[in-house]
Amino acid sequence: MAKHTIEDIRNIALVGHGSSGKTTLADKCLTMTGAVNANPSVDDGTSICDFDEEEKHHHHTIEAALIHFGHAGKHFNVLDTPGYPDLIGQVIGALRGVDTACIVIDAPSGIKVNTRRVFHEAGTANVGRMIVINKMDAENIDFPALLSSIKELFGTHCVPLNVPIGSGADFKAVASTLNVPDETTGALIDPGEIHEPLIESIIEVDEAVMERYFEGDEPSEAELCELLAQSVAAGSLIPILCVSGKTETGVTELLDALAMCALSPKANEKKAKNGDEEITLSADEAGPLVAQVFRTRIDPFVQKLSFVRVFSGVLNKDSVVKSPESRKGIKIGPLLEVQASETSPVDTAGPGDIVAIAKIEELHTETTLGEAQMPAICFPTPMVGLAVVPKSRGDETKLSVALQKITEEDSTIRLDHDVETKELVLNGMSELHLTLVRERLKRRDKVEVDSKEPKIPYRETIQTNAEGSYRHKKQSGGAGQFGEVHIRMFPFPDGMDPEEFATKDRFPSMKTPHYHANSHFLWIDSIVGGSIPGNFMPAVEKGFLERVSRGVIAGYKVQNVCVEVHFGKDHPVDSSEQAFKTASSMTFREVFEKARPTLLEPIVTIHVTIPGDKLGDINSDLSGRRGRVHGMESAGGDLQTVTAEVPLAEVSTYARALSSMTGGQGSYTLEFSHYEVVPGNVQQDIVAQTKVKADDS
Ligand SMILES: Nc1nc2c(ncn2[C@@H]2O[C@H](COP(=O)(O)OP(=O)(O)O)[C@@H](O)[C@H]2O)c(=O)[nH]1
Ligand SMILES: [Mg+2]
Repeated sequence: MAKHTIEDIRNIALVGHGSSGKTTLADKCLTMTGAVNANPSVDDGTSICDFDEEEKHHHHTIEAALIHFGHAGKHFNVLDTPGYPDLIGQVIGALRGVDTACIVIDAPSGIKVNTRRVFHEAGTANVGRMIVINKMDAENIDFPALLSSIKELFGTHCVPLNVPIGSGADFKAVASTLNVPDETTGALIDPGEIHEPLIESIIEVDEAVMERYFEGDEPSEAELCELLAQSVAAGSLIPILCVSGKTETGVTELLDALAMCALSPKANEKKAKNGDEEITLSADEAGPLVAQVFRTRIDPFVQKLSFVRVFSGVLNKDSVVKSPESRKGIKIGPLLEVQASETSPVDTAGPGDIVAIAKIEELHTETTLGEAQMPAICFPTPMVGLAVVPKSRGDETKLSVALQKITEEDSTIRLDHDVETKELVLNGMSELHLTLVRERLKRRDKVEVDSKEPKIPYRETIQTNAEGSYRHKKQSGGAGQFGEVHIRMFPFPDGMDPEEFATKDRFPSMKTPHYHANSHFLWIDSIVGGSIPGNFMPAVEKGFLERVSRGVIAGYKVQNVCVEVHFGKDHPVDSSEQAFKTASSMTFREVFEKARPTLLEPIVTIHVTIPGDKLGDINSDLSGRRGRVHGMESAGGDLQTVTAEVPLAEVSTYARALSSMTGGQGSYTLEFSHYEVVPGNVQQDIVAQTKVKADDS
């Protein structure tokens, strides 16, 4: 890796809506700085960053690509991310590797739903934010109007660092608002007018300078440059830069601005946990190693690549490093520097560096390496399901290996094994997302699949306490079977801490609570005097878990339930693990049925952005889908965004409905919110369709 100081590193993610020109801009960064000698274009499939087969085919970014180059004495690592709202997982991961997000807006189409989403995600990831207005070479741009909608939506602290001179085919240069040039003919806004508000936003971070300024003493240029970087780091200024990636106008000025005010790793010190204590990591080579995998890519040649950002200390090739997730430590092989599809070996990676590690099984997106625990990366929960089976029989193993890879590289794809139907269920962000996965399976992994209607992940739970027992006894010749289990069952509310719930006050004979976080299921061993011998308790647990995963009333997973096992009986000869497993599963089922069981359905938060005159139609359609509208706000121009909570089942085919209501003018995003009890009439239909046969056991 080229020699550079930590202060000279600029780690940047290009984020924004689809087709705003992020990939073109990333490609241009490589060619204009001489890092790569080529003439790339996304349109003819020769992009350096969109190198993946799927990306070439769609002319769209699907996975975040990493590139690096030098400019103005700084070392840049840039992640080019996809703009489809359904691929937001890639953006969320990438933001954890960088210190600054460049939100790219395409000037002719303005702010879109995903622009707002990525702006918000960058805030959550606590990175610096800058805005790039791209495609200034396009026709029909109302620059002042675009600027006001940016300020309206993202705040008045969004201030241009430069303005375009000429627009459309005449966009030939940008004029700085910091050092206003003498000649500014053709500027779309007079840069002189912005100079003062810019200075005022910049100096806001330093009270002493501010006082001096209001007494008539303007800070020096060097002072301003330093304060500029500080104000971006503090979030009190969001600089706006104007460019055309296509004609290259303004790109050098953009790189200069990034060199000057994008955060260095030193300016963006991250938090981590050391045991229970929160610590601030300092970007220092002498510090303890702390690094995190923020992205995983399955490369056809190198296989699995784990992209790691080092926050503190030094990561050495071929070393064994500690990890909170592995007791033995993890053996790291070679370290690789990544330039889009190419890799080259490096020996070490220090604070601020981004490298890839090849073929290490134990590494997954989110894994922390080193002495402390980095916070989890909050990926959205995938809610749209698709049951898949291979088209050719005999491809089952191939399919499951391929799906394993896909869940590794995309944290918003989850694979469920439906024990009831024996189906593999892929969960993704949307139908489109799942279509991309199917294409990838076909093209890369050479497995074609048939798929079935999206499944809604309902859940089962109870609404009151109940208790009961079941005796499993069989004596049909040979060895008999005997096991008896007595339980009490309680609703265990969502979000309730198991340690707060499982107290001696509530369960006086409690020995050990066992908590299963994924189904929020808690079971408590309160057996006294060995009425169920300890060696059968694991089998009792297995019986419960089997019920929890296959459901009782309609074959959906159970959640939010607590079971206390308080008594039982065994038989010196006939008791076996199998007998106790059956007994506990049957007890669970019987008591569950007495405890006012109900179905829960996933509720999602939907943000629908539409032209203002469609507001009435959209609101009444959402109410018809059992939705609750929470609010409406301007999305810039004549666009409005409606936010509502709605059952997932009602919006699984919303894309089509929205398109026909708005003539293709609308867009929306979904996010999982929570589970709610399904209304009685709807519940009856679901149960009737999927009833678990009463005689199974
Ligand atoms: N007029 C114009 N078109 C551009 C510019 N940058 C990119 N494009 C075009 O916009 C489309 C999307 O570009 P791309 O870089 O893939 O956008 P991304 O989805 O944000 O990565 C392509 O057809 C590009 O040729 C620009 O500065 N001006
Ligand atoms: Mg792209």
